[in-house]
Amino acid sequence: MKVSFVIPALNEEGIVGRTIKSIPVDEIKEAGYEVEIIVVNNDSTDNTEQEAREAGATVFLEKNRGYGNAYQRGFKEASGDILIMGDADGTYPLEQAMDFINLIVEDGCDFVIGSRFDGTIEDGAMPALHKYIGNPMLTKMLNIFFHSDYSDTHCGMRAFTKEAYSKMELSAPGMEYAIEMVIEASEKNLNIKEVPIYYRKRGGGEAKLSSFDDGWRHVKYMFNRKFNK
Ligand SMILES: Nc1nc2c(ncn2[C@@H]2O[C@H](COP(=O)(O)OP(=O)(O)O)[C@@H](O)[C@H]2O)c(=O)[nH]1
Ligand SMILES: [Mg+2]
Repeated sequence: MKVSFVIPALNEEGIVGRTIKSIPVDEIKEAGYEVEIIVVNNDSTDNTEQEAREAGATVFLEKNRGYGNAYQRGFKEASGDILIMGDADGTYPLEQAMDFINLIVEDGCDFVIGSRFDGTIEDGAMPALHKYIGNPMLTKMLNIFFHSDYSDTHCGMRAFTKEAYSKMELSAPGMEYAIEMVIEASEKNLNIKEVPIYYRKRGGGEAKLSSFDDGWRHVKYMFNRKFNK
């Protein structure tokens, strides 16, 4: 069985290499899996591409900017039976990957998502606005609208089977991809589990998220999807 890590990167020089190096490749191989690491360079203007290559990733260039575009490209290129996703910014504990893999292989889950709120959020890793207002409100709204039970719908560390991925119909080009995926996972009745994770401060670079614009885009996406289908 093969595990593919897919990591989107837009100008993550200085941290993308360390993020890749934090993947516990030896541990996963010892558990009997093949490992593939794919970085989707989202037309970065810095040294992201070379840094990712030097750290051992296979790098694809996706010229269409956007979180969703980058992931869709990465999953198209991935050949693993299990797909694991996470940011290139050092915030997600990729070293916890075996917890995700075990839930899929041993417990029969289709879709595993990290939870920062059930886990630990390092001081300064999440602005108070996101921690106490934005994320909890968006998560609550999504759960009510789409009859789901997530504790952290915007957590970017997730793992799922290739079959689960093909069941989810995903097309959002931007950040909405994150919630499109959790809505699809729930609507397609996938067997979903959450894993408490440790969420760290960015290891460098700049967050591409803009609190109000992106928050609003997510609200609009949910309203559209719920009422304009
Ligand atoms: N926001 C954004 N992130 C991108 C894009 N392309 C690739 N990414 C990567 O997607 C991940 C998530 O972005 P990030 O700024 O960390 O968002 P946040 O974790 O929600 O603050 C990072 O690894 C980015 O480098 C893009 O066009 N927009
Ligand atoms: Mg991030």
